Amino acid sequence: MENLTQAIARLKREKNAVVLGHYYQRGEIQDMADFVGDSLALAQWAAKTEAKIIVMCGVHFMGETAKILCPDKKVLVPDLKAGCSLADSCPADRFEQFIREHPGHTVISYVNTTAAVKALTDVVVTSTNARQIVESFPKDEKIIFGPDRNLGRYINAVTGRHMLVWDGACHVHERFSAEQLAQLKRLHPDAVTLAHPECPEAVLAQADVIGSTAALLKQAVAHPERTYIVVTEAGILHEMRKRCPTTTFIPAPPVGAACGACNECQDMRLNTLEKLYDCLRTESPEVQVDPAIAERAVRPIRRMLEISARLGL
Ligand code: CIZ
Repeated sequence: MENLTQAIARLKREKNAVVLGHYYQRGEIQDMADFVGDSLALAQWAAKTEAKIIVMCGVHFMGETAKILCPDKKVLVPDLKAGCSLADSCPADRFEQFIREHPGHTVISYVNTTAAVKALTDVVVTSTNARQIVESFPKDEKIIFGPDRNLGRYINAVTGRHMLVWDGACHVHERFSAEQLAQLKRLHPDAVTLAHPECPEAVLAQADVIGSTAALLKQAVAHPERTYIVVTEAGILHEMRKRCPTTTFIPAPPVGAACGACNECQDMRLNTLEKLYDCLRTESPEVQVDPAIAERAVRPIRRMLEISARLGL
């Protein structure tokens, strides 16, 4: 009798479907994915796949990005309710008003945005390429950056720019506490602290390495002999432990939780193996993007992919 993972593998084959999984997904979902990566890698993969169906195991904006890049394909997300607090912190009508109040600015938006916000944007970035894309503009370029205030502040600091930054944040990364991290570092004085740039400034100030999930993973793979404190959504630990089975990874806990607790995004966890199976079986729920919005949103996404390819990212 076929078990769940065998049934998923069979449906993928029968339906010519590719399953893309984000590093923040449940481990068992990552294990069923044909490709696991960050938003940049998932968008790059979606843009080139020849599969008929893309199942995006991630949150809604990731499915939208794939649909915008592949309007003729069926794009599914196992649970369409999987949203993103950061994308929600930047409603398109308010962002449009902000842009109108600051004319003459180039608009750079983080990938964690709705299609409607991307449609207002000149170039999209992810945490893997944000610094390089900002630096690809002249030093005196007037830039609006949205929606993550922590990433925007960090990019301003490392590039010496003065971008106007939208006041949004990811509630998962905002839950890391500088005090608890300091305590954890005292318990593990030899550990290297890896932090995501969506973390608050006081947390980033204590990090040894700041980068996207892909960059933090690369650091661990390059130096598996070290011990790491990991300050980002805990799903990344699955791939880190797979790639570095003898390395000690210590997740930083969310504020108020005991040492050893993981900081997890509940939206990312809405996708389960059962829902992945159902979604392949029924070919639903499908991501839809208004074609008029998609037509405008595709340009800044393609621009990101072109600049990233040129930079070898
Ligand atoms: O870019 C992404 O996929 C996100 C949301 C985080 C990261 O650094 O991978």
